[in-house]
Amino acid sequence: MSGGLYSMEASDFDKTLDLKNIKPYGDTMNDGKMQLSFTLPVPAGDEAVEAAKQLMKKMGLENPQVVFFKELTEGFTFFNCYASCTHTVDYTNIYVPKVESTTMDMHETDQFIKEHIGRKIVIVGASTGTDAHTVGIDAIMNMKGYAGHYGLERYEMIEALNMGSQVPNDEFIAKAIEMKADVLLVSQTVTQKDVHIKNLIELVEMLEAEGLRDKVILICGGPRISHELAKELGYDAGFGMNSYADDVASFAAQELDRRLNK
Ligand code: B12
Repeated sequence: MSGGLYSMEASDFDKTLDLKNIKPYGDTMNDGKMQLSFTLPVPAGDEAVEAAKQLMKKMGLENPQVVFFKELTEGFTFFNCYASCTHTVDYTNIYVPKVESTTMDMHETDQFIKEHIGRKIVIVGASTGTDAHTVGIDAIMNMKGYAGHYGLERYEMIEALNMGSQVPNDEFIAKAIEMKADVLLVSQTVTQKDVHIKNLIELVEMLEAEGLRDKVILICGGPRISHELAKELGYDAGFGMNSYADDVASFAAQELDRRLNK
């Protein structure tokens, strides 16, 4: 479509976009406007609002405004604020490590497995340790799927077992051995006091002790997991927010093909 509003790019509205020095956009380019929310452990009142403003100035924010505050419980105040960021980042110089695979849909992955592996791939998943959050691992594995993406249980060429939540690492490993798993999926949601890191590292160490680490494709996921963190902790891949069964199944199938056939 030529002309018309829908063909216009952001740069048509404002020519001052500088990708080497980007800052938040509020309603005009480079105004730096941000919304932020936080809680301070002080009683609600004028002093609390002043403390919030001083804190924002120390964060490098100009013109701090508290637009809403409310006592959460006695001695704690929650704030919603606006302020202008003075800092910039160079967007042209950004590098983010990503999982290297081509995302296929369920039918394409099933076909790929038939052609390249020639048997079903066995995948065991769980939310491990003390973590009780099941929705993330269910989103990836459940037959019904999530946000329009079928879960691994639906795949013809994947034998998937979802062990649920709060699964101790030793039980997880025992099930992987029993099922001769090709792929292990670990979900970690709670990050308080870095419990996810301790738990993820413990699993790697236990797999190494059993001589199993190189025999499985080890994948973790969760809202605070990145591929970079996963690699640092000794995993083959990590998936964060907005990841779906398609991404994981594609990576698992292509990685298994690389290991078996290359
Ligand atoms: C529902 C929920 C609960 C429910 C869980 C019920 C259940 N059956 O799952 C209950 C009430 C039990 C709960 C308890 C707690 N919760 Co809670 N909970 C949530 C909540 C509201 C939603 C989480 C969710 O379901 N997201 C939806 C799913 C689909 O998203 P997801 O998990 O990110 O999954 C996606 C990706 O991350 C990825 N993914 C996830 N796992 C995996 C795995 C693999 C292998 C792959 C490839 C991908 C992948 O794919 C998914 C789809 O895209 C969040 C807040 C929020 N809005 O996010 C807090 C939240 C996660 N909970 C939190 C906390 C602190 C707790 C408690 C510690 C609270 C307490 N003090 O008791 C307890 C912990 C209990 C425990 N032992 O684990 C914090 C975590 C903070 C932190 N960074 O550590 C949050 C962020 C709330 C907050 N703002 O404070 N919680």
